[in-house]
Amino acid sequence: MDSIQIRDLEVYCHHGVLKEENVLGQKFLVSLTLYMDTRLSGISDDLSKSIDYAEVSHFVKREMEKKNFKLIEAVAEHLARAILLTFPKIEKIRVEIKKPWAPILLPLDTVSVCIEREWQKVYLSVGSNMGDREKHLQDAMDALQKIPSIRVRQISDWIETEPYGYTEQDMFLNGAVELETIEPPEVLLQLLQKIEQEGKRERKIHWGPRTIDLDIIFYGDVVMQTEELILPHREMHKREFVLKPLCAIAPWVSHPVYHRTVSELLEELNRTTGKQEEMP
Ligand code: PH2
Ligand code: MG
Ligand code: MG
Repeated sequence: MDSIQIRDLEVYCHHGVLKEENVLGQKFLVSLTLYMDTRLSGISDDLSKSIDYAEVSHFVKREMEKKNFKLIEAVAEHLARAILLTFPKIEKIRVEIKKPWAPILLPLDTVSVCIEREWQKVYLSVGSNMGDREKHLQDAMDALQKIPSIRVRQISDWIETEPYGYTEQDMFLNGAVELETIEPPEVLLQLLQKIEQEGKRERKIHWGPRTIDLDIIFYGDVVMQTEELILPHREMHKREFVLKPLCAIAPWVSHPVYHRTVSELLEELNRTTGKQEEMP
């Protein structure tokens, strides 16, 4: 990907674990790689289609002087986040923080930390089958849109679906959402669970009625399994109520384990359940 690079920007500030560092301050060197598409600005020779590296540099200086962190890891994390949130054209960032005067009582060139952070594409399956289902879904969408580290990109139409699994319950309204986030999967999950709780979701019966359910289907190409979260969603390929709305907004997205597009997964599911896919 194209990038704009800033090398060894000098900022004098007061981060550090030691009291002396907080009092006296020291020199920090900041290097940034700002990944973005530079073709539009390259062709038009128009700064408004790019990012002003002067603006980013002054932003970095201000952010580093605003608050003192103990760790350069924390400085880097804070900068990466703040820059990605402030300059939306930047898709991905590499931040390196060097401390040439690190007080370790030994001669050294620099000590540094280097991180990469990016906007990740995520797909959610959303559903409700209690009370005013449309309102619950809309409230959840409003709550998502309010989170700065989440950019909602597409929301499918809601479709009415038969309850799957535990069938002694009311019809669901289901949909799919495409979003971008700079949060890692675990943090995104917590944010979604908070929205579910605010929607007064109660977990009485496993797979039972719910006011609002927000499930992560894909998080980029991440494949992972922890106690809390399995990615991609383990059952997504078996569920029409997930695949159908997802196919409406992301038919060509490929499953990182099965290597089938969403559209192919839906077709296969319809074949195995003997259901004819309606022509669009
Ligand atoms: N969610 C479940 C279980 N069954 N059935 C439908 N139709 N829609 C759902 O969202 C749904 C379900 C567990 O989350
Ligand atoms: Mg679910
Ligand atoms: Mg769930």
